[in-house]
Amino acid sequence: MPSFDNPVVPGFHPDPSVCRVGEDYYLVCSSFEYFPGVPIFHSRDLVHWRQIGNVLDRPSQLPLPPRVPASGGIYAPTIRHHGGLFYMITTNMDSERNFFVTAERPGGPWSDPVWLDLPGIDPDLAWDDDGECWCTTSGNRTTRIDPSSGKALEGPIPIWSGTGGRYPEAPHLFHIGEWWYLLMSEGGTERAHAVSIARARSPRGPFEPGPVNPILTHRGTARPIQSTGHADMVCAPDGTWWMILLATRNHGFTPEFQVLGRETFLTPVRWADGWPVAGPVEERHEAPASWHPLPTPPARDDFDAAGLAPCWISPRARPDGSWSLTERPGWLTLHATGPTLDRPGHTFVGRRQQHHDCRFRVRLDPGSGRAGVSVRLDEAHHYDLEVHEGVASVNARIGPLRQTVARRAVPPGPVTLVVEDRTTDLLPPSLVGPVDADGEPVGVGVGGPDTLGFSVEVDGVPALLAELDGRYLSTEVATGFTGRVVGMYVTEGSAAFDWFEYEATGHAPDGRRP
Ligand code: 6LW
Repeated sequence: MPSFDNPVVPGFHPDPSVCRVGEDYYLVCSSFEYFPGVPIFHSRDLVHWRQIGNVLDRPSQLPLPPRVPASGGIYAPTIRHHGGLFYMITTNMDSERNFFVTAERPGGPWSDPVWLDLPGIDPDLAWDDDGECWCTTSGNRTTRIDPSSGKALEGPIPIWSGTGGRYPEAPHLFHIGEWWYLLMSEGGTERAHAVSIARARSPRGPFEPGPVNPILTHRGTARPIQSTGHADMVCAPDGTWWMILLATRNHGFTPEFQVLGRETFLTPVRWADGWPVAGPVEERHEAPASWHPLPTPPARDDFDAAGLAPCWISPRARPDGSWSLTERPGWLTLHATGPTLDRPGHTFVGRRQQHHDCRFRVRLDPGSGRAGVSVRLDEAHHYDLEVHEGVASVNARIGPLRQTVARRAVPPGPVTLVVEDRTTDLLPPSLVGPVDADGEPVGVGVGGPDTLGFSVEVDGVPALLAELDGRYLSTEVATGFTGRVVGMYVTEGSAAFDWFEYEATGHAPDGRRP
């Protein structure tokens, strides 16, 4: 039997939800302040996933005004298929309201939102044999709703709030045989995350907890995969059950740091006396029966297509007029909509970093603009490699601190910018820390999670401008629910990007996922 490597969807793809329609699986994740929102993936084997779009790809579906903070916006989604329609339900934290959209085809178009007046977050949908639709939200209250208007018909009915862990959330109801199973998470989305189970004869309850809870947690273990939780389940055509969940891969010295954010993992579910159990989540598992590998996506996007690929995201909005693929055919032209990356309302088009060891190369024609490539966690935590008026500079923004750490003259015209991320032979952990008499940084501690190198290519040869400690672009430092996004930006005038290249560079031991 083939085996597969976890995570199955690397990079910041948290709060995954999955459903199966025939031989096809569809998966969605939360997306917070990013537009377009709620990426949707397709697979034929739960292991190889291709992004087929974003469920929320127009402002009428996804209002994210500048006031929306980083890690605000769209929280956990659920995807389900019923009566020939796909449903995606989630929460927009800007209005703190739950809503669902529907589509006949998973690639869209998806409808405009149907808003619900239900408390809580992490909404789930399930249908009973009478075709009644039940919407369950965090804190575990379920409500019978009209799935066309969203109107509440019965409830909210408090069902089961877990074993006492904090933040009982991410509920999913499953009607399996004569039972209704409630799968949920508790403990919070960090190191104490856990998955628990209860069941009842009816969605109204009463729910009895499983004989063993939690059914999955990695808390307190030395496992390389941590924070396992926020799970959904799906039954494969061969009757085997699988759990899709979020987890993290942390690097560095204590408290360890996650830089890629919460990723999507897969693990088999076993049934014991009518109860599902799962885990531990391994870096490598035996694969499901069906095996449908996908071609490796090209490393380079040449921006030759009519539209931007679904992997390209922007903070809060990507106003028409701020980007173009036709002004300079074969190039992505960006126009500044704000003077700085330090505040919402700027032009940034990026993609999620999906490997710890990787390289980004970008071909930029800055023209008379101020533009570059940035590694971003949020407006207060980003490292930028910028070109303006013949000078390339590396700028670091860490909380209240902003510093230009290197400059170098570059020839006029197009220039290739390179960002290399590595998890080996790391820099001593100081950027603005103490330096010795010769101005050398004093290594006051031991390694962060990684080191980011910023270079410009001169005659095809990378010339290193600066290397920076990656811990300052981690969730543990910046806080929040997202992960690193690396992107092209312009903060003055206009600039054009010929291509963007992304490659994984390192290999964890014995070929596992870097
Ligand atoms: C998600 C909820 C959670 O909706 O965080 O911590 C929210 N747990 O389940 C954002 O990921």
